[in-house]
Amino acid sequence: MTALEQSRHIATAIPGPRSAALTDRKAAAVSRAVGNTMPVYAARAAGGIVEDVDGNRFIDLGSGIAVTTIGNAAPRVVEAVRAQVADFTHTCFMITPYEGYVEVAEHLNRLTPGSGEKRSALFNSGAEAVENAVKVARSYTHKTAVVAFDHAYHGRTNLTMALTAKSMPYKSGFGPFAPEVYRAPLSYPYRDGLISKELGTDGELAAERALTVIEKTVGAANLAAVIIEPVQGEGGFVVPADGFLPALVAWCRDNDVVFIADEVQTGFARTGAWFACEHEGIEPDLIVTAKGIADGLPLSAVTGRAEIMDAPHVSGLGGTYGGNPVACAAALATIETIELDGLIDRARHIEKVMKDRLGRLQAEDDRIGDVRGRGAMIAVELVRSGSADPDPALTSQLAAAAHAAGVIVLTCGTFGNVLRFLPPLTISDELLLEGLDVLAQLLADL
Ligand code: PLZ
Repeated sequence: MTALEQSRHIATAIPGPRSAALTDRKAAAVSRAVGNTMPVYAARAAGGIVEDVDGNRFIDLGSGIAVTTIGNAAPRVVEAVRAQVADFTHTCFMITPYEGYVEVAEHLNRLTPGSGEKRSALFNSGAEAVENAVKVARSYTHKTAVVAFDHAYHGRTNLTMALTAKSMPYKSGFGPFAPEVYRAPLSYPYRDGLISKELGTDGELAAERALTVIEKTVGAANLAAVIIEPVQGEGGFVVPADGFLPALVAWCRDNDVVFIADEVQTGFARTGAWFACEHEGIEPDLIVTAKGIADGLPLSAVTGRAEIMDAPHVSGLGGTYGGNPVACAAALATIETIELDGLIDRARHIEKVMKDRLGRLQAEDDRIGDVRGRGAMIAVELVRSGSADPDPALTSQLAAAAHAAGVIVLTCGTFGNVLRFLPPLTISDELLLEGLDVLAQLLADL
């Protein structure tokens, strides 16, 4: 097969006839509850491009929600997966184990922040790994309560729905939710700054606000774990003020509470470090990974301090497919690719390119209330001109216009007013800038 041309190209109306036909088949065959962001069906993807079944080529600023960080169908991954599939596809690690699983665990223990002895366990999805992190924390502390934060997203299973903040579309009508989950206020510099300038910039003050709620409404004696995304993903790419996360970690250490970092979206080089916690200088007790770990094959993990990870009884953790050998082979090739191709530096470079371009746009257009994020995880918060009122209508119009013009962008945020950019690290500067220029032009037209 020829290499996928790295250029934006609109060959048909969007959607084209083949995608439109598939959309009709989907409506008749797939539950409507499973929605789609884009109106087109994928045929191939590589580098910074997704090509659809009608031959349209889109600039990929989404990476399948921060999954294909090293580029779609990355060559080393394709090769490793082919070789592993030919050897064996599954034996179940709980029955006849295999080396790939152990090797992925060794790498995770080496790469995650924290120098002490660590252990890992592998699962399939981000939500499944979050659930297991909570199980481990409860087993270790012999306590039950879990605190999550405003705007948090941790998944769609029952426990993780309870941890997730936003009702629509994730939770509405799907309760009752798991008990013993409590919510604390986040550090959200842009919006906190509207209440008080100090609260917007002082992470320790924001932590004090959160810890007061935790102490008064839950109590450390009942609290097994605090779970947080070091940069919030679905909640709006919120980067907490400096000092917020370190203060939470310090409080957890003093109170026998397990600090869980959910790095499902931020992990694996995405933010210009292996893990976003490194930017904050914190060492979580447990760290949850998924998405970018295996370039699109379903794999997730919990990694953490050995005495915590070894707390549950033998055979207390597991699952039929957890750490599937094909997914493990993909993860090993992904890690190798990040290291050999210098992709962490590439993420930092992409941050500079995006913040530069979006910063200039913000200076010209006061509907861009905030530009924020780390590495190749950058967002703009869209507001009504002359105010900080969220503008979800403008956000969805801009996203739809971008899709029609051949640029894949995603939205997020509790108020639906955040446009987020998660390009693969293998995208060229030219394509990245072209994507942002298209958006700038569309925004000016709206
Ligand atoms: N934790 C921080 O970002 C998944 C979800 C999209 P799964 N985010 C994308 C959607 O609408 O379902 C996510 C995350 C963080 C956990 C998860 C859950 O990971 O692999 O989707 O279960």
